[in-house]
Amino acid sequence: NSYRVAILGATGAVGTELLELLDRRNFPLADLKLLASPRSAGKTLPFKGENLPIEAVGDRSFDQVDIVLASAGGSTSKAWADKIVNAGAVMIDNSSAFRMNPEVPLVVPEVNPEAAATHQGIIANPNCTTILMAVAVWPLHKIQPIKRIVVATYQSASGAGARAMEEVKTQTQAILNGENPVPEVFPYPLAFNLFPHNTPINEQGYCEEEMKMLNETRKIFGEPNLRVTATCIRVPVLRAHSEAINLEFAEPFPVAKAKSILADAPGVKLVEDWQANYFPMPIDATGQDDVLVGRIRQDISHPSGLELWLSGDQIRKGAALNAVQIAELLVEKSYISANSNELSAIS
Ligand code: A2P
Ligand code: 11C
Repeated sequence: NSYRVAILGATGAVGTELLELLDRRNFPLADLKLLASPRSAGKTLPFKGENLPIEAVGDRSFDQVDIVLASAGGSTSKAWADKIVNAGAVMIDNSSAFRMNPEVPLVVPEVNPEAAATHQGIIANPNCTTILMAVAVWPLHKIQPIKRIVVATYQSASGAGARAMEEVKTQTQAILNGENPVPEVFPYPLAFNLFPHNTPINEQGYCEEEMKMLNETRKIFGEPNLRVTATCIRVPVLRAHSEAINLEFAEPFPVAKAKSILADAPGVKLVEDWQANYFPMPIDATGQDDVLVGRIRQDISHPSGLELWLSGDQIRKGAALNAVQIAELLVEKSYISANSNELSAIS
């Protein structure tokens, strides 16, 4: 079987990564349609040695499409969701638009693949910081339930899109040239600086990104009462997020046991060399599928606490790879019908 796929937001940071992953993972494609805003119409993107045309998304874009991988922002996802579902396609949505909708599964394939079976046309891809934390923490939670998570994030520019990545590069160069550039994408200079995540803040003082880590983790884990508190910070790194995570269990969790579980956990690579003081770093996580986890140690302030540190490619596992894994899950488990069997696969 092969499937007709559309990428909505194909020109973006996540969109171009989706294109690369569909190729590298040999997703069974019958057709691939690249959709973006009218600004990109007529341009092309390379795929398997061909230049595929980019179309402006429109009313007929989703006819003859089985799977839509959407990464063009929440308002674009909301604007096209009905059209996509009514056309009979399944939308795997990277935006936050539908994540907390009780009828929409929120899926990390290493954690809750079975949730995808209940979809009614839309499956949500979680926030990148949530995905990275879930992959690292779930294998421990499965063995011994976690009571509370305290997390601080160090988030790269890529989380704000391709223009934000470009801004941090040009800003760094300009500052080194003695200039004082005015930021356009971020509210403050990110080069040689950091600032708390600039999403709206609620009455309790938590920003949206921090609330996503709480609410989405609860939904993915199926633990509506899990206690999570997050502080999310943007740092001048290009495309991998890092997180310092403190876990509190009901009982002590031996460090050696945690390490051996994480060494075998899907989607995790244990990275620690205590003698060399070498642990996960964004430059090493960049371009890798796995979440790098290390610095696993007993919390000296709490007998049932563990500390760990991770870095993971925000665009890869934090977004595009997780979405493609969901698409693969739909295909493998027949959670979607292949109505394009008669079309020949793109080789
Ligand atoms: P375009 O390049 O035509 O603006 P990023 O997250 O890296 O900023 O990328 C955002 C993606 O979403 C781009 O592919 C962008 O296309 C696309 N996009 C933004 N607004 C719209 C829209 N109104 N309709 C369709 N695609 C959009
Ligand atoms: C960031 N996590 O790094 C955000 C980007 O809900 O999908 C993705 C926001 C989301 O800024």
